[in-house]
Amino acid sequence: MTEEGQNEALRCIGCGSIIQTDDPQGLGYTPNSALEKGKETGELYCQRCFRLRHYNEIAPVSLTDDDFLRLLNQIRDAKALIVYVVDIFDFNGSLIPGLHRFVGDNPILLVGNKEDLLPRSLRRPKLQDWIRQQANLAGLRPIDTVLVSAKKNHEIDQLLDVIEKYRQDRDVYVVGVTNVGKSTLINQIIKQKTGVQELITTSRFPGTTLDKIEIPLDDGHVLVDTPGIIHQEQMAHVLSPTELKIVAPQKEIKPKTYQLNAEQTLFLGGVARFDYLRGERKGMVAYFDNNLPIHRTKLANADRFYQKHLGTLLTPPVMDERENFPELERYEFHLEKKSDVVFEGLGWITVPADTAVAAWVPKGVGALVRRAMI
Ligand SMILES: Nc1nc2c(ncn2[C@@H]2O[C@H](COP(=O)(O)OP(=O)(O)OP(=O)(O)O)[C@@H](O)[C@H]2O)c(=O)[nH]1
Ligand SMILES: [Mg+2]
Repeated sequence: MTEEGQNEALRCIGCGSIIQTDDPQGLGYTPNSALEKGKETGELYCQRCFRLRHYNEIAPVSLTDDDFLRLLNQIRDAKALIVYVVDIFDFNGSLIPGLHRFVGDNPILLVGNKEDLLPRSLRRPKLQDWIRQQANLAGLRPIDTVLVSAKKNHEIDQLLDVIEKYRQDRDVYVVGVTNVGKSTLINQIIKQKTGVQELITTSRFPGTTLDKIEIPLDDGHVLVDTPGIIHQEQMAHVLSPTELKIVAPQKEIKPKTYQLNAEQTLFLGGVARFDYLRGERKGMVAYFDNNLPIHRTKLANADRFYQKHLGTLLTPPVMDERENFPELERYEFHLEKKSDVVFEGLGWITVPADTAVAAWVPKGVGALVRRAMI
């Protein structure tokens, strides 16, 4: 367990936090009755995990930066294989600045998760190449790249083989930005090895896992789940849990093609906006959650349209949250090649060459262009 004399401390098996019975607002709070019962059954969950698991309710506790830094330093000093999980639907939002700094000399295995969200028609080897290329652009030199779906149990066997190949007498640390599916992946591994289902708490909210969770491997080493790194540009941080439910895709994305003329606008719910500024009439392909309402207007009317319909026709945000929703900021791009215009955490629009467009996203969320994935 941890080095700081916490060997005896009881931990929640759902989120890793140290169990305490005094402070109902604090991390790891567990009522005495639940503590006794948990000790008996050997399945001890804190109150926050209990609520998440049974009612899908999130309690807003979070790690302090100090706790988090301590954990990162442990990873740097460990002799470990780093399994770095990214959400391939939100690749840019999954990048951890300075990853190399805190993993030290440990090798990195890159895992592209949520493969099930991308269209079946996209050939997987091509997708794998794309991920490798994007990783290199971000300065990453992974020893290998594997595409999986933790949720659908796609290619988990293959991943386990690859982990065994590179692990060589080491612990395995699963790291990544919050919400990319680290705990879901580990649950899938536990299920395969022991048959136990859903051991670790997972949720669609960021910040689910709160401390490291160690799962013993056959040879005395451990597989470690870690809390996600908060990437402030993630869309998840400007949306409420209800709104997040509307924009976070759960199923295979069905791309939608729009034939656009210059000076037309697409609203992506009320959370983002795409203006086609200059270029010929062309097809643009939108990759967003199938339930996100998309509306087309004339560019000239777009501002008025937004004011009038935000929270009603254009949701999320929902009407109640409309007042608190950050303003949209505009980024202009001139594209010489076919590219993806990315609205971080929401999706992207594939735009043909020789066009000028603007992407609008809530203040604080990233918008960027990248080589087209598809
Ligand atoms: N479609 C899809 N969703 C997934 C997959 N893996 C995880 N998810 C979903 O992603 C959300 C986050 O999953 P978690 O496993 O809690 O993510 P995490 O990385 O452990 O998050 P933190 O503990 O906050 O760092 C949940 O809603 C999962 O159901 C996947 O392969 N495909
Ligand atoms: Mg987790």
